[in-house]
Amino acid sequence: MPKIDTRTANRLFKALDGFKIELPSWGFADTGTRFGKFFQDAAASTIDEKLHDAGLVHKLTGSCPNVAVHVLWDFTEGEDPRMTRRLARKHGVRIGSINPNVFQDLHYKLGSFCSPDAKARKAALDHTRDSIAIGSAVGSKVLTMWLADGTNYPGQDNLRRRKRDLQQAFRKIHQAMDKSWPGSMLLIEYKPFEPAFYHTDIADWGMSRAFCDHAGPRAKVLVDTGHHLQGSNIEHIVSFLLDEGMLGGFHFNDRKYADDDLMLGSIDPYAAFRIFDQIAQFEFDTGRKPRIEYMIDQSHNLKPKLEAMVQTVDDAQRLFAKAQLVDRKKLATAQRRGDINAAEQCLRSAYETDVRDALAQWRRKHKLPADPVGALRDSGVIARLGRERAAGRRARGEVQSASYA
Ligand code: PSV
Ligand code: MN
Repeated sequence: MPKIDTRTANRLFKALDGFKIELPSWGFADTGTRFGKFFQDAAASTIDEKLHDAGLVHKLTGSCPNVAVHVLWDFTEGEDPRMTRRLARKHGVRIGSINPNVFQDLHYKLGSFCSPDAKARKAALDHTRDSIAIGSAVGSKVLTMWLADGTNYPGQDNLRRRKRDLQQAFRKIHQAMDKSWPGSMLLIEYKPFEPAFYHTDIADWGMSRAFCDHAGPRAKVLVDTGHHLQGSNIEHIVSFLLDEGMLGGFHFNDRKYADDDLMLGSIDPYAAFRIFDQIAQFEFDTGRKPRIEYMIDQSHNLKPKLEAMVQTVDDAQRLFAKAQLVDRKKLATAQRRGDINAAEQCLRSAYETDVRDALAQWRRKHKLPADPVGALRDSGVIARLGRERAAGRRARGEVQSASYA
């Protein structure tokens, strides 16, 4: 079993110091499948509770200072968004990426920016402009755009007209950001299908990149690891986008079949390692550390939500740490010589190194629990939150049948 020497450990610790992961507010709330919701007593219902839970994850891991928010789910109309900023501060976190919601309202039935209905297109733009104002007010630096736009049947709509309307909308969004939100980034997410099943208007990274080019320099591609067709080589996409200066960030999750929203690395940890490996390789080759927004985008339907989130951060750190251990000089030599087996072993040997002790040492150095999942379980906090929140819901007259703690 490969061992980690002190020099490597110090390099690893520095890399871990810079590896921050944003938590999704929606990952703490009750979510479900199309077929139903399984409620958890401890699930967060209000933005205060979501930020509380995110704060707890940050306290346990020391690596999650930012929380992504969804505008319609987390902000109340008419309320000053700076209230949310203050709430975040109270819980020891900050508001991270702002996610406009242009998919839920009934007028988006045929799409948002791509809809054949000009009223829907205008509503989407107005909502996004409001989201930009919120982003700037809460001190966020990222606007993440995911659209549910697409069609279900061949011939349903004019694909080229939809593309044109969307690129124009992105240009307007970019202009609005230029005017009122200095230092902000526009991340454009892609997804090959769902909820639309014949075509989606931003189906892959290439389309996302083309929309970024039309929008302007703040726009970068967001790679949601679950949003790829079976067999896609995600690390290749990552390496390509990095070299183009177009990788904006990630939504971490894993999947077995489609966009299953499973936990990062739960199905294929080697695939997640290979993504981190390409990022580390880019840094080694160029001597530059690109700005990458690492975010979790998962829905924990059955596992206790807080536990799943802490476990994901732990797993992400482990896979990230392994990628820092690849012997890049040895790898370059093997690649030059065409020694395929030696080259592959450089990756395999790093991947097979047990980094748990090193990670525990890094945590102790930062006065964090060496085993954050264990610490959370031992604390009994999920059971306590479950009691308190269930009582709160009862007092507010909300009826729920909670099946899980
Ligand atoms: C859509 O599947 C997505 O990945 C987008 O990022 C949304 O914002 C998120 O999930 C939440 O539903
Ligand atoms: Mn996503």
